[in-house]
Amino acid sequence: MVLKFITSNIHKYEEALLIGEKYEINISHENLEYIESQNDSFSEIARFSLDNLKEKIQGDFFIEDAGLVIECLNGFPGPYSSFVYSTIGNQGILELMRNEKNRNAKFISTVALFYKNKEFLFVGECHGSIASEIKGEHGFGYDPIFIPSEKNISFGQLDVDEKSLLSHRSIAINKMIKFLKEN
Ligand code: ITT
Repeated sequence: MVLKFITSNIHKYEEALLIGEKYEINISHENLEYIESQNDSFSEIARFSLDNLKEKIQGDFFIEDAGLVIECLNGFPGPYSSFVYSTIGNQGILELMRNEKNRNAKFISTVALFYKNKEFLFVGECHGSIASEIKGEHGFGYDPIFIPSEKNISFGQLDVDEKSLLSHRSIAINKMIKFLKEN
């Protein structure tokens, strides 16, 4: 089975490809920028994007929207993760959290699938904490400041296979694959 992943982020595609390979699902890449609505809800954003894309894409496809949710910042940057990353970035987040003891955070991934002319959503969460400094050369985005609970090093210090064993994205994509195998 071939499934298209619509994303402008090659790292996200590489992670998805690895997961698909395990289940003999061939995930192909369509590098397409699409409009993301500004909304407080990850699932609303994903649904809006899917609605826009389904007229343009042939066959079955999925998109994925992810964000970082920081407890002591009341969920910031959440659905605004992209904008925050491109403005204040990792250094800015660390500044906001200077002297903060509660460093709990999580990544949320929402996969929106268009399959057999219907829409389906799958959510994955990865819990962890915000590091006190930027560390690691791997991954992308907030990876160098996010330490997953299962480890004491950042996502940026894990290679793509190791990240994919526990990431929010792999949890959501695994749920989608399970659904596809059953349907
Ligand atoms: P799309 O084309 O798929 O939308 P994107 O890079 O815009 O690609 P998102 O909107 O899902 O992806 O990501 C929002 C922000 O969160 C963005 O700045 C990413 O770098 C960051 N992000 C998403 N997933 C991440 C992950 O697994 N690790 C680190 N940062 C992540």
